[in-house]
Amino acid sequence: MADQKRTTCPYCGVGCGVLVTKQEDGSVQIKGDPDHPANFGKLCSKGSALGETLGLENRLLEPKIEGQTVKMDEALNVVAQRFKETAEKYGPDSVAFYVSGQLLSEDYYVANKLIKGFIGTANIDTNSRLCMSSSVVGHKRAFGSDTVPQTYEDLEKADLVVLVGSNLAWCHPVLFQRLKAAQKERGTKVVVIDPRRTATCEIADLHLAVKPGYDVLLFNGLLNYLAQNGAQDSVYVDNHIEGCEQAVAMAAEQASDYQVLARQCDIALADLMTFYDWFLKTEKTLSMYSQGVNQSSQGSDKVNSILNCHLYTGRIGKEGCGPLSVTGQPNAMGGREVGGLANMLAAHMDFTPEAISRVKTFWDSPTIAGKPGHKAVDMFEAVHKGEIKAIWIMATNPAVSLPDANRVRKALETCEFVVVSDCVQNTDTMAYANVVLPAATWGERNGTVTNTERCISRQHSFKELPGEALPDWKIITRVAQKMGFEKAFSYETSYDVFAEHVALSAYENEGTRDFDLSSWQGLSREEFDAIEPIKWPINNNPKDRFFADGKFYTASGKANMLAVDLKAPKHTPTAKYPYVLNTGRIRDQWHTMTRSGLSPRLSSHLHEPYLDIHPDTALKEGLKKQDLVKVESKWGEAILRVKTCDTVKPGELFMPMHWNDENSAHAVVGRLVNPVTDPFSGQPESKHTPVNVSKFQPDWHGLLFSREKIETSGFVYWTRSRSNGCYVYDLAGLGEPSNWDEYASFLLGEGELLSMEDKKRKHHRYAVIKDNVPSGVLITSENQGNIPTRNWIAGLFDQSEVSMEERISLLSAKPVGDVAEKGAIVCSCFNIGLFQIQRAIADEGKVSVEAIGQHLKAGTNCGSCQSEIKDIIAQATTTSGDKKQVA
Ligand SMILES: Nc1nc2c(c(=O)[nH]1)N[C@H]1C(S)=C(S)[C@@H](COP(=O)(O)OP(=O)(O)OC[C@H]3O[C@@H](n4cnc5c(=O)[nH]c(N)nc54)[C@H](O)[C@@H]3O)O[C@H]1N2
Ligand SMILES: Nc1nc2c(c(=O)[nH]1)N[C@H]1C(S)=C(S)[C@@H](COP(=O)(O)OP(=O)(O)OC[C@H]3O[C@@H](n4cnc5c(=O)[nH]c(N)nc54)[C@H](O)[C@@H]3O)O[C@H]1N2
Ligand code: SF4
Ligand SMILES: [Mo]
Repeated sequence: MADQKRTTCPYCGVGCGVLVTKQEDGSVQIKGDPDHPANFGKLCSKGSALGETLGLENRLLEPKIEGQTVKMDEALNVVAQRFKETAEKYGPDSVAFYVSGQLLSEDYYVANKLIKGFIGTANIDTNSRLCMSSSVVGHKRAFGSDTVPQTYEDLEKADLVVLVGSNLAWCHPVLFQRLKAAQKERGTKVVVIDPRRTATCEIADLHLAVKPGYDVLLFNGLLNYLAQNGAQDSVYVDNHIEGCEQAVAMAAEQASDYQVLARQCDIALADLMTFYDWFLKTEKTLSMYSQGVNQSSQGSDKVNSILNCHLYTGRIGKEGCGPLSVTGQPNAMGGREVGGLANMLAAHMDFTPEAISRVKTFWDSPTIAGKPGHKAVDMFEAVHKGEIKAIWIMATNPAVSLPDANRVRKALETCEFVVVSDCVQNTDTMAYANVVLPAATWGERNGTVTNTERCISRQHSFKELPGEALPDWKIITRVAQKMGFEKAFSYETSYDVFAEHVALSAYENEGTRDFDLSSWQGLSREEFDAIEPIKWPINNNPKDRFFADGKFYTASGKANMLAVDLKAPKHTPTAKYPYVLNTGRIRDQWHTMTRSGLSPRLSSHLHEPYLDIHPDTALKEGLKKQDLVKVESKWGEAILRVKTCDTVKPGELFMPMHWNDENSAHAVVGRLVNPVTDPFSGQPESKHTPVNVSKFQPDWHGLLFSREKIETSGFVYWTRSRSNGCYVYDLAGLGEPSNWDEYASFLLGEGELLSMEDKKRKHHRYAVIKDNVPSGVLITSENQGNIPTRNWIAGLFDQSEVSMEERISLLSAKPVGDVAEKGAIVCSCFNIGLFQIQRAIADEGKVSVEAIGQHLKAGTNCGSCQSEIKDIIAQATTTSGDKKQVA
């Protein structure tokens, strides 16, 4: 019987159950867990490719101090000593932890306890600040607690699903599949509110391409419409809501002329009224929202403007009916539960005098933070000012993901002591570390995570810890012990931490706090290992949903509706920076690509950093598809490939967030993004930065394939992606090398060098053959249009030998015979490319997603690519005009 483990996917907040089976050759087979209530056996492209990311390539295996490998104990001594000394000398607020929604709850718990209860500062914040903090504020202002009232089952029970600022198809693909199936089954109406026409719009009955930042106005208009049409649930409002009159009055004042409102929101009046009407008439309405709502200078108000409409109609906490904030990271929820945010204490308790003394007593700690600490952006500002002198960064890459990343990098450069715990060797952030600590990662860690619907699942390890790597909770525990806190940090396994976390949730709770795991008190280690996925609260009053009963966690026990007023983004387009830059995710990469970037499959979907730009804007700026473009904001710049498409409006641009200095020359999103934050949540405005664009004209373009990573300092533009058997580099240079042959030899390394030059057309082509296979290929041209497609060349690196004809093909840059190029991979499960799908449409007449599926299998496994296939069919079957591309 094969060795099988149940665990949970380490990527998004859907929190899918995964079955891992060890194969005889040492590899593992990954499958969806049919019994997990999040995914019932399904996985998306990223989850399915987890097996490809488990190798030791690029793993950090040993600790380092100032770049020198040391023993773990020595590294931990230095960390403990420096944090202790700094706190003693300059006060506790001179140190900070910056942590992550990708830690397990147990890791998070220990970090929070050490810094708040023993070092005595609340300077611990998490990348969830950039992700969920506006939702936390919205929830707390409305409900008195950070409670997600709904469950995934509501996707199947709703008659109307409103997706606000969520590209569910790419970012929460398994939930998207559930919604799509429900739509097929019961005809659920779907409304997408997003400035871009994303892949999610595949299933939209209505797409409202709202003006970026204008959601509050849109939802105030809805509240006004509901009020005008008698949709108030008077019993619920009278008994359980405060602030209703003021909220409705504000909505009426601001949003009563729908014609004006539609114009302000840049939406057709008829579409706006259709949405309002559907919402009015559909009791079972589920509003799901994500980063288009949260990542805004008005993120908290956006959240409350949505919650207002649900509270007003009493549509909350019922089957198929309520607001659902979709979380990003696998354990962003767990972080909120333990107190990973600087403004929350622990176990959903705030910094009230009673809670402070309760937690201090529970921890039996010598000190405790008495007030909230710095939120992420401010934290790095305090580092910049020299107020924070020692910072420990765990499981996040702020040099890429924080706004105004150039300033963040400066802050880290000047900081006296920077510790980074990560599982990989090179991240942009690590370049600034004095000490790096090797952390365990998925497959090696044990503990719990909480997903979007409050469901706690186990992550189980199925691999040995490599090198000196240790789980994060253990690293923190050992540092705490070395700081002199042995008694309070005597944990031997993550079970010990979990048991304490459970006990704190129950401590003096008696129903006063939503987060309560009291029924798990006394759970044995074996029972902990056997925990089945389950939604909290886990007490003697279990419930699937919250608030239908009108009981809230505010002092009065009533919910608050908030009068919220539209505030346009602080930085709006100017003559110098005329366009709005929106940023976000692509289907097959995870954040800064440290793990998903290892998978050739995932890298082949979109292999190069790019800018989505409307054809009209491109024309105005003299840009064409495939050009390189320089994008500049007041804060920084990037050089990206142009993708013209009508999924963004004229004047609006989109750039993915994933690339960084490790895999490209100038594509760090954070360098461009403005550091404005929401005044209540501190969440950055990552989706709205004024920028300008200009064509970037290099002297030559190139494509390079190599089995080893190459030296990239000579290129003005480069980006690297993974393929089977080689790395693929897109390149561009300023100035020709004085000797191309020598340059090619330097880049491609030793072996038999084949070459071809066309002086007139400025083509250079080189192939290095070693042991009968290519070990490097370089193709350059003055013109990007002459650069060949990549997959057939990469394919030769995966062969055991190449023929004479194939060698020659490398020099002619044309495949042998009719080796049909696949094109960019659309279906990563079955490795089916764009050109293959286009041929199936043109030559075989396959003009539906189903027909393509039958013919090529594309889209028949995880389904993540079905919306793209639909779009490719639409493009192929429309005769002219600018081609569409799915965003
Ligand atoms: N493939 C993949 N999936 C992921 C991740 C990943 O890295 N890769 N990361 C995970 C994480 S941590 C997160 S937080 C989630 C994020 O999941 P999502 O929030 O769904 O993803 P984003 O692409 O960040 O942004 C969502 C949408 O907000 C829109 N938007 C921008 N401005 C506005 C506005 O003013 N109003 C409205 N209504 N919409 C606007 C953008 O156009 C974008 O399509 O994804 C999770 N899942
Ligand atoms: N412009 C722009 N910026 C954004 C966003 C956006 O939409 N636009 N989105 C924001 C959001 S929502 C998020 S969540 C952030 C994400 O941004 P980050 O958190 O910076 O991105 P990740 O690449 O997920 O970083 C996680 C790091 O942890 C490491 N790691 C993985 N597993 C472990 C482990 O078990 N232990 C340790 N110690 N390390 C581990 C990984 O190798 C990686 O280096 O980006 C934010 N920044
Ligand atoms: S939807 Fe995909 S990335 Fe998210 S948890 Fe499930 S398998 Fe993982
Ligand atoms: Mo996130």
